This record gives sequence, C-alpha cells and structure tokens, in this order.
Amino acid sequence: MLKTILSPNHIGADFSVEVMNEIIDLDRYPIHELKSKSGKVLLETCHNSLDSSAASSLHGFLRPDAIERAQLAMTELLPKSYRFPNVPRKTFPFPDPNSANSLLANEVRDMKHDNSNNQILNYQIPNNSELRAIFLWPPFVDFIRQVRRVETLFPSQCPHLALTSKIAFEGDTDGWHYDPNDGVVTLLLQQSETGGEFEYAPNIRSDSDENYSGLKRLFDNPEKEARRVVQYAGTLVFFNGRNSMHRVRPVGPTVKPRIVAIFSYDSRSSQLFGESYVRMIHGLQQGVAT
Ligand SMILES: O=C(O)CCC(=O)C(=O)O
Ligand SMILES: [Fe+2]
Repeated sequence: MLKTILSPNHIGADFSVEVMNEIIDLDRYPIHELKSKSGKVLLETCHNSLDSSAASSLHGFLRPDAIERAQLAMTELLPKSYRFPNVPRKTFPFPDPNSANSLLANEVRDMKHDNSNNQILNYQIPNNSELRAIFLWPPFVDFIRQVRRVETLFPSQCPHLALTSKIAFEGDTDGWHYDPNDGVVTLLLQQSETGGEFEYAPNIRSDSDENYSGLKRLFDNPEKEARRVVQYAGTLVFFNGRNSMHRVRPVGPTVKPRIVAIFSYDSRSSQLFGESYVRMIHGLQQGVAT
C-alpha cells in the first residue's frame, strides 16, 4: 500500500501517468508498475547497486524535452537564488566528546572543505513546476521507498530544503559532507563541461565507527580513495549519503554551470531541517555542516 502524504504544495499538479510519462521515461523505468516483470527487474537492479556500491544511477530518467524545460526553469530562477560564498566548512562543526583524546579524530573533524554554489530553495520553486510533480508523485515516492527498503517514506515538509536546486559555476564545489538522512535523491539537469563530478566513499563510516583514519586517507587522496558516479543530464542518483562521505568536485572551466535538483525524503512524516542549517543557507550564520 502506498504510504505517502502529499504536501499542500502539490495542489494543481497533474499526476496522470500520461502527463508524468512526458517528464519521466516510464517506458524505460516503469516505476508506476513495480509489480510487473520489468518493474521487478528495475527494483532489483537498484537494490544490487545500492548494496554493492552504496549508490545507484538511472541514466535518461528524465526525457530530453523535460531536461531542457527544467534547465530553463532553474536558469530563470537563478537571479533569486542564494549564493553560498566560499566559507570553508569543518568536516564536523561540533566537538565529539568520544574523540576528545584522539589527535587524529580532532584533526579530521576540524579539516576544512571549500563549499560554494548557488541554491534555489523549495519555496522559490513554483507549485506547478515539473520538478515538484516528480518530487511529490506518489508512484515516485513509493519507488524510492521500495528502493530504500523502508516502511514509510515522506517528502520532506521543509519549506526551505524539501526540493532544491544547486547551480555551480567554475570554481564552485559542494564540500565533503554527510547528509542528515539516507533519503536524498539527486537528478542532474546539466553537467559542466569540466569538473563537477559527484564522488563519494561508499559507507565509509558505520553507526558505531566514524573511521577517522579512512576519512583522512580520503581527504588527502580523493583521486585514489573516492568513487565517482557517471552522470549525465537526466540521470537520477540514489546514494547512502548518511554514511558515505561525499562531495561535488570543483567545477572546471565551463560555459554552462552544473545544475542539479535535490529531493529530500524521510521516514518521519514531519521531518524538518535544523534551524541552524536553514539560517546558514540564508547567509545568517556560517559554518554549519549537515
Ligand atoms: O550535487 C550533488 O550531486 C549532490 C548534492 C549533495 O550532496 C547535497 O545536496 O547534499
Ligand atoms: Fe549531500
């Protein structure tokens, strides 16, 4: 059974399969028919790659025309977006009482990572946008729930961060971080001509071990230690961001910026992001990592 609630934001969206099939390539990815033979294969493929590499990518998830419309829509919103100036962020902003006596732990926790890009926030994205239709479409939410193997999954209710888009120009980078949950899904809308690759260390930490030595090796030598995800405009990516340290590598020389849409879900129905993080995004507070 579908265990989803819809936010009032979805009012006005046309959720018919015919309309959604013009946005999502449902012929290739029958997420609305997961009980069919091809639906089961799709789910199994996602499970296998999440299990083996903590990430799964679906190329061509968005139809080419929908990619163009979304690129245009986000580019039009760019002047309203929030700019993160590059204020390098610590790996972990708060002290960890358990690591107080470990030099390595403190060194890794205090390491700073560049971080800059433009971000379009949830409330700036119109209710009738196609990205919001994807984000809230019950079969899409249920598909993610099943990929994640969780009992319940809800679109985040955060007015700021439920659905966002990040736009990265030459020199911009999304610094090393963990996500506060495993419910983040990204949809690349435009790749930069150079740089801007998403890279990560699959499940580098566990709930019982922060693995500071592994993190140090990763930060010192990402070329060798990190895994990169092949992404094109239209690729949907799932990854275990809560325990897989990840970043977007600096964008190199490019005419077109990298544009990504970010969907946040949670197993709790009323998940909101922390006040301090929201304040930081609005430029009211600095240096808080997720
Ligand atoms: O831009 C991406 O591909 C990943 C973004 C990300 O990690 C995040 O917003 O938490
Ligand atoms: Fe992230």
